[in-house]
Amino acid sequence: MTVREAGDFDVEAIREDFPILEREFDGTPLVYLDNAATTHTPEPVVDAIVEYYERYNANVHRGLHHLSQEASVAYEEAHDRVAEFVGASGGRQELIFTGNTTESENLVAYAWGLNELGPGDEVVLTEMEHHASLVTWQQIAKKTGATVRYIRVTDDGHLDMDHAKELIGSDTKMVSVLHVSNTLGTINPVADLADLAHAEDALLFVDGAQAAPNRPVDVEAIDADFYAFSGHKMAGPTGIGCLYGKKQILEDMEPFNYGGDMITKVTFDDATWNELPWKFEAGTPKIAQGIALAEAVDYLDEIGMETVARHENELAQYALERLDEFDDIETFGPPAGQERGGLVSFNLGSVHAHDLSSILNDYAVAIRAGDHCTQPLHDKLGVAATARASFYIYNTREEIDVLIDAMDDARELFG
Ligand code: C6P
Repeated sequence: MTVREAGDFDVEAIREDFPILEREFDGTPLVYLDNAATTHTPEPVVDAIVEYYERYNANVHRGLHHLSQEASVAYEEAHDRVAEFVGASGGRQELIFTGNTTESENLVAYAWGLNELGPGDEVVLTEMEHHASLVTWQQIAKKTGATVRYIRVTDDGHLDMDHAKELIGSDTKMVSVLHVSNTLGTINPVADLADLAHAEDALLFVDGAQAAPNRPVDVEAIDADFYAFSGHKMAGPTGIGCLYGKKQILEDMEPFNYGGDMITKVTFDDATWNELPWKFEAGTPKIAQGIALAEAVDYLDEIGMETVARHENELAQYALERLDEFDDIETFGPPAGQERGGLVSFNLGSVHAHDLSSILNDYAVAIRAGDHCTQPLHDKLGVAATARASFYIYNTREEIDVLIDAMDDARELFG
């Protein structure tokens, strides 16, 4: 592993940890700008997965033999490590491993929402919510008779906090907001939203899928009741996500899935639940993925999350500046000069984002095109789709220049 002091940021040294970045297509080097969809995995994280399978692969919490004991300890300690990464002082008891952010959302919506919501209750979301949250709460509201309301997004891509104050009231039981928008790049004032929610005895769920990978997160400073994120967007493997929850709330909640390992005692008539977090991890869990995610957060902490956030904001600002040079390009979200997450969504004239993306692919430039799982937000923006460039620790300004140059070809082709 490349040894780095926190804050000593050397993008070229970082790139060496990611062999996939050396790939070329027809002799053209890959420019990977689709990091909001998934990030790449550095060698130390891949090594952790290989080491698990080669040295101590076994089921956890079920065997008394050496391998199972080693796997159990590593898996349990991975929870503590990831909890520490997001500032959860309760350690493993407040950090559940799930499959991804979407599953974390569903866990809370089913295990908390189905039991706690009823007719007359309100769940407050935002117009920029990802489908993972929006569709989930919509469906739970239909099942329980609760109502979903949406905090307005302003023309410059921020939450209308006056509207938030209007909406969050005595009927509100849950406020569920994303921390950083995967479409607009907006960084939302989640601590202020926590204050608004708690003043009305409502809970705050924060979707941190685009924040935990890119900036320092302190769930206790935010005072979030729940905070969700995905391993594959933060240099970790696919198949693992996290749900932070305040201990007392998790204690009071019913389980989401039933089965092995989430119980303490089972009879033919009934069962009692295991302690946290295992109560919410039914069946054989994501052992290799969890251990590798702990390695990924070590890797990020070695760089320093302040440094990661600064690098991403700088790249986003540079991309905005370059895109703003062209009259035929429309960008979405907060304007240049305002801090944002490391992504920019845009459209080139009347070229459909899918066409633009496939032309850019000829230049080995990988972006995402579509609605980014925020269809209602795209409806509000009045566009069917946008192109999105999103950055991570290994991206450079030069790669943004390649993106801009490649768009000339799209202009020529589509007139
Ligand atoms: N957004 C994107 O390209 P999962 O798929 O469960 O790991 O993450 C879901 C999710 C939830 N919230 C936000 C804010 C997200 O950005 C995502 C994933 C990807 O924007 C895939 S749609």
